[in-house]
Amino acid sequence: MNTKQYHYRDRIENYLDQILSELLAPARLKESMRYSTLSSGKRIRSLLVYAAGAAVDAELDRLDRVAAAIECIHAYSLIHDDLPAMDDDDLRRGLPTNHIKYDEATAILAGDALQTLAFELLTDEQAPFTDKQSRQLVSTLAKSAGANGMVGGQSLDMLAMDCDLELSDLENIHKKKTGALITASVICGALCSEHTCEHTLSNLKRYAEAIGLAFQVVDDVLDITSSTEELGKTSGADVALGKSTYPALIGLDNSKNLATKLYQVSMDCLQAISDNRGLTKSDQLDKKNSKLELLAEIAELIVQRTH
Ligand code: GRG
Repeated sequence: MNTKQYHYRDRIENYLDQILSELLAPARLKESMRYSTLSSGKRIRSLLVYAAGAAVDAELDRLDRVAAAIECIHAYSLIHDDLPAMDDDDLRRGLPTNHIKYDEATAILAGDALQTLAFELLTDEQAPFTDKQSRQLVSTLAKSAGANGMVGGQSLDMLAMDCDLELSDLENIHKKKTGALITASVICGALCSEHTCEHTLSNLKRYAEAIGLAFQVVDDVLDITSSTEELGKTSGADVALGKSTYPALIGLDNSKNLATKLYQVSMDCLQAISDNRGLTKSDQLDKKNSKLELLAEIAELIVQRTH
């Protein structure tokens, strides 16, 4: 991570801390929501919100709200994913999972409340969006998190346990389970400006789909090549749970090559945005301090990450 990325990570953590300290909720529920949301994640989805926003000159107070909403959905998904009925894990971000630290009922409720908080952040009277933006943001986030997005992917993933999947089935699961929220992070960041054109939006979507899949391919690789200490979650968990993974289906080297290929696709999309604008220096991908620089850095971060 570089200075700019640390800056945005600190920014969203302070913002989440403020929102969650002001939240009116029973003490134990609030503590458990704070525990999972404020523990040290990589904040890749938030970085993507700020990066997409920077590409289209969106206002920071809008991006803060969107990044916080997406972190709430992400935290809820991790809490529920770790439950005994799902992956039954006891370690997350190097700490006991929510249901181990508190109890199962509290963990379920914390996840539920984080999910509704996300939509409150996009719609309450202090939300700095136009009505149209609010509607677009809620709709984009709801679809990406819902039955044909993250939750649908999780459902397919659970059903696929101990099954031999085709590569296309695996890709479909990951596009929904992990990719959908990553794509929503980029799209929602871009929706925070009223001036984002269709060309930019469609290339940002293709950029996000490529890095979303790359994220999962790298996750599968790290599950077998990294230790529990490095990952902050149980390594080898996918294999132990009988899940199909990219290395299992196409081998370790092909998986690493696939991640590199997807990275290249994502960079091509940014280049297309740059070429389309082409006029001012700050829009050109290869210039220092380009508006697209952070998106390019995050794509690199995703394929090079070690945890
Ligand atoms: C339970 C509704 C529901 C959904 C669960 C996202 C998800 C769907 C499950 C997470 C399981 C998992 C480990 C998926 C692999 C990719 C992934 C989303 C990893 C966690 O995201 P990171 O690495 O986490 O960005 P941090 O801790 O850095 O925020």
